[in-house]
Amino acid sequence: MERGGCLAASARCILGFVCAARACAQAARHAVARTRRKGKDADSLILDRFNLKGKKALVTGSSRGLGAAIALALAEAGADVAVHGSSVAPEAARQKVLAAGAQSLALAGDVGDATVCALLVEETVARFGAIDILVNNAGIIRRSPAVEHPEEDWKTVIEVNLSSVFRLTQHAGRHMLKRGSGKIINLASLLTFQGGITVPSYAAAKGGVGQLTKAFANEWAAKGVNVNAIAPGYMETDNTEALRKNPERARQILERIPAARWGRPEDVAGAAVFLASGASDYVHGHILVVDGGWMNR
Ligand code: GCO
Repeated sequence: MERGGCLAASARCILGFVCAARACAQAARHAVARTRRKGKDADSLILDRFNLKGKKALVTGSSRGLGAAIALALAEAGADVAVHGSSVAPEAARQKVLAAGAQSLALAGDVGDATVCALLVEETVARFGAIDILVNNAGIIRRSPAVEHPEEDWKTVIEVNLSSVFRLTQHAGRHMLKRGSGKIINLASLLTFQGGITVPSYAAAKGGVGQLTKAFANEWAAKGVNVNAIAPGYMETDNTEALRKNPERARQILERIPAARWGRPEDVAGAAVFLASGASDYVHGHILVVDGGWMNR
């Protein structure tokens, strides 16, 4: 009894010592953090590593949907953002970026055209003085059974969803490699891993986006340029409108999502800021799935 009491007392004592030591270490960490906050090396504080202040970004296909949410998120994190639309410069998206306190510029052009890809990067660099972040988000989808999928749709989807990623990454990468830093984020898809139904050109293009992400990452990782991808799940965007209007497909899809809801554009914002920031400096060629758990089932 006495012995037990003694053991309990010494356990309490050890525990007390451990707690005191922990409290002491924590206080020391906070003191260091406070000093750093005042000093120049503030970027070693973890939230500062997500800060995009002073960074210059281009987000393709950002007039609405995922691209618009990503553009706004980057601006909220401090980056100046060039927004882009395929036919019209997206003024509303530009206004949202401005309202977040960042600089913005609105560009237009079909990324299926190789010249446009070069111009988008050059215009961003000319107006902002640099390009630190490229988000390859622009994309289209064409639906029809594989057996009758038109040649024209195949070509257009491959050009817009895959060749544009290759070209824009090359152009932006040339600037980034010169400076030894940069972040490229490609929008992949669940169809980077799966075949989908009646969207063969889209599935092929998105499969290719996954491979391009790794191919570029392998060559550029040691040169300070990160190339990664986000694979969004089933999101409430134009891309999935036809699926959401089809009650049977909509039900089947929802049944497989562990989070029990479709994704919303803002669901990818955190992943985009992470991959655009210093917090992901050691992340290369990764495809970050943001899908409410779909791939786990
Ligand atoms: C489909 C969908 C997909 C999704 C998305 C999944 O037909 O299966 O449209 O392509 O939109 O890309 O990540």
